[in-house]
Amino acid sequence: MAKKIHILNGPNLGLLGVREPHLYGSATLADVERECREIAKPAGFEVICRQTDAEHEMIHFIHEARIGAAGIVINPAAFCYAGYPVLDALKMCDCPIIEVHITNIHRREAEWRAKSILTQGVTGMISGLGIDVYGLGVRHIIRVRSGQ
Ligand code: CA2
Repeated sequence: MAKKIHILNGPNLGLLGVREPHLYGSATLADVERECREIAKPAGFEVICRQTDAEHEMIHFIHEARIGAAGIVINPAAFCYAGYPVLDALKMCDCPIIEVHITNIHRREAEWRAKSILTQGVTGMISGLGIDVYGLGVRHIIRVRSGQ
């Protein structure tokens, strides 16, 4: 059975490619999913891509991933600013967790965007490289999970 990498997206990211393309680009979540699958498949990994606007649903997604996932790539969107239940759920996982942000959250117009409360529950964070952040997270998980 293929090892699974869960790609989890938080609130409003369902509108990726539709709203604010000057900030977030024109690629959609379907494009992100396709790119990640193209990276994962030849390495023998399966990609499960999900998005939710609801915090409790994000927590369910993390609980599902906790059982047997090779790794998690999560763009928590604004859950990273006040989502303490999301932090608790991430801390329950033993697999590598890569937090990603499409924009450079340290370089945004508002100071509050710079501080993610989730960083202490994740393995590492990638921010500011557009949608490449997802594929980079997937590549890292493949590398550590394939013992390369
Ligand atoms: O840069 C990122 O990936 C963010 O996580 C996106 C979040 C934002 O709250 C973070 O500060 C940084 C969500 C932005 C609003 O949602 C949109 C989604 C797609 C297109 C436009 C807005």
